Amino acid sequence: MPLLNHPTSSETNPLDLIIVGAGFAGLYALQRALNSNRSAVVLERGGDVGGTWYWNRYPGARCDVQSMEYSYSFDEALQQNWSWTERYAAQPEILDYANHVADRFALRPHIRFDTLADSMTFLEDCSLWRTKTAKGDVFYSRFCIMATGCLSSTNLPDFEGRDDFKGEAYHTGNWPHEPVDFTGKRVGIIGTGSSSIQSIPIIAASCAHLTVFQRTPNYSIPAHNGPIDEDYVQAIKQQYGDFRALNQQMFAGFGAHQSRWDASVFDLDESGRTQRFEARWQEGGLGFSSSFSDTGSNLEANQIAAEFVRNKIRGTVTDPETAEQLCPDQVLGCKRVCVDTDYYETYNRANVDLVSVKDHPIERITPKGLITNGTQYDFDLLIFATGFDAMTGTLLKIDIQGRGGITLAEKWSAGPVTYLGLAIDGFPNFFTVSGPGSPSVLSNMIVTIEQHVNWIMDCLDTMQARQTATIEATETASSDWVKAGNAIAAGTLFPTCNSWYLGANVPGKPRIFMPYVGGFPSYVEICENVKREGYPGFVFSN
Ligand code: N01
Repeated sequence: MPLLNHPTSSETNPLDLIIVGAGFAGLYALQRALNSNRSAVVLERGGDVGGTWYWNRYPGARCDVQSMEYSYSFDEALQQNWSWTERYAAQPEILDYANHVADRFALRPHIRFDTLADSMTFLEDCSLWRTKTAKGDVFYSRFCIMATGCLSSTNLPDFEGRDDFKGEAYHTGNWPHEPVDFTGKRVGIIGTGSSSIQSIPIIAASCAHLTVFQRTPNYSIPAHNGPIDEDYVQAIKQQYGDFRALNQQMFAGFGAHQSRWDASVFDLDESGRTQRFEARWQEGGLGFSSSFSDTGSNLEANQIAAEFVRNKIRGTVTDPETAEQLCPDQVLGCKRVCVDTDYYETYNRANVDLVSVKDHPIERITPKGLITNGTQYDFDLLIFATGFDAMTGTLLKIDIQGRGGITLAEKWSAGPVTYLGLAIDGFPNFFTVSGPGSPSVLSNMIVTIEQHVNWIMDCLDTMQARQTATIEATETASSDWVKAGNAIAAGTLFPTCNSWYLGANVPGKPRIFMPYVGGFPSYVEICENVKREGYPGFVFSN
């Protein structure tokens, strides 16, 4: 009998599953578990569901994948009934959606909120996982699913005097739940990644003065966001299954609605290319990066695309010096391209200044603000938009011990090693969702989440049918998977800059390209083959 909403568990009465995280991955894993009569408890450190969308409440937070694609496909009635209001959904609406899913599928009673998973230990004598929470609760389970998210541990650089600031201070990835009032305030913001680029136009419109501290300029493409086109919605809803299937054939699991173009930049002359870039610019969003087939792999092609964006910046920002400072020079796309509404235009406002900290790093945070290049800047409110310890940060914060007491931190001391981004050798019955080695952040996260969870649940069914106690990735399969992933990444332009994909934004983090960059369709094919061929690369035990 399933132990639905079982408050505790024991070695003799274990849960089937402990799921860590109640974001989109955890919610779907729980829904699938309950649907197949498996007992499961979700541990969630936040006060409610939503994961990324629970924590990232900064002004302007919005998804860069379009609403009709950034949603679950597993339930036809859900996708027919839910209505998005904008082309790109804003954080409050996405959070409403997560809450709707939790209620619709009666998931909440199985989720422990405000509960941090502190340690997880594999007990070899009984093949169970023992999970202890920071509150002191203990759970025993046969399996663990780590639905901990890729961008769920904030990166707060160790600036000298970081905690000395006496005004209001916030990190975009851990934004307060109460409204923040910028009226009449002098605001400083450190960082110019997606979070900053989304929030700057909104903050600038309501504060007295905004100073942006930029170390590396980013490429940002206009979203051209607006109310969702109801005819488009109805057309998709009439054949939502086909639309989802088409998207699954796309490299990143989304974008099937966009015009297809498989040609090289060099197939067109300058005016033809510019027209093509312009068309994609007008469509808006992440699709700009794939205006041509070779902008991600050929440096010269990439530079042509990059120069197009730089010319857009120069054509938008009226002060030439500020415009040049905003022009990125790294490979376009090697840091994740941003999607904005009026970002570059905001630098034309009289109350916004840009300060480069590239050559003159922030010297220290002071009680009144910060010092860079010998100048003290005073603020009422300081925002750290300094990103995340991505993909591994949250997993490594938990004391996870596998076979022989080896910790995940030891196992991954030279960088994360997984098989298929789903399993870790030495850690039986322990699955990661959209972790390192998965297409994860290079794909539509919800599409990848559904695929991972479906694969895991099929695996559990197989184990039940075979009456096997454990499944574990082999060391060889894992190291081969990492080598294959690295080889694909080496053939791209991704490793050419210091991105969070490489862990390069966190001092001391091993420099490894973490996501699988072979594309969602080929990843799915590999996973399906592994399943069909009886799970090569895994060992089962009784
Ligand atoms: O973080 P980031 P983010 N001194 O790491 C700067 C997703 N997301 O939160 O580039 C000075 O991109 C750092 O500078 P540099 C999306 O996948 C999605 O903005 O390291 N500056 C950089 O400018 C995104 O990629 C959406 O030189 C310092 C900034 O801080 C990911 O989350 C919206 C510094 C950090 O940028 C992360 O985005 C928002 C220092 N010591 C986020 N340390 C969607 O649209 C760091 N910086 C769905």
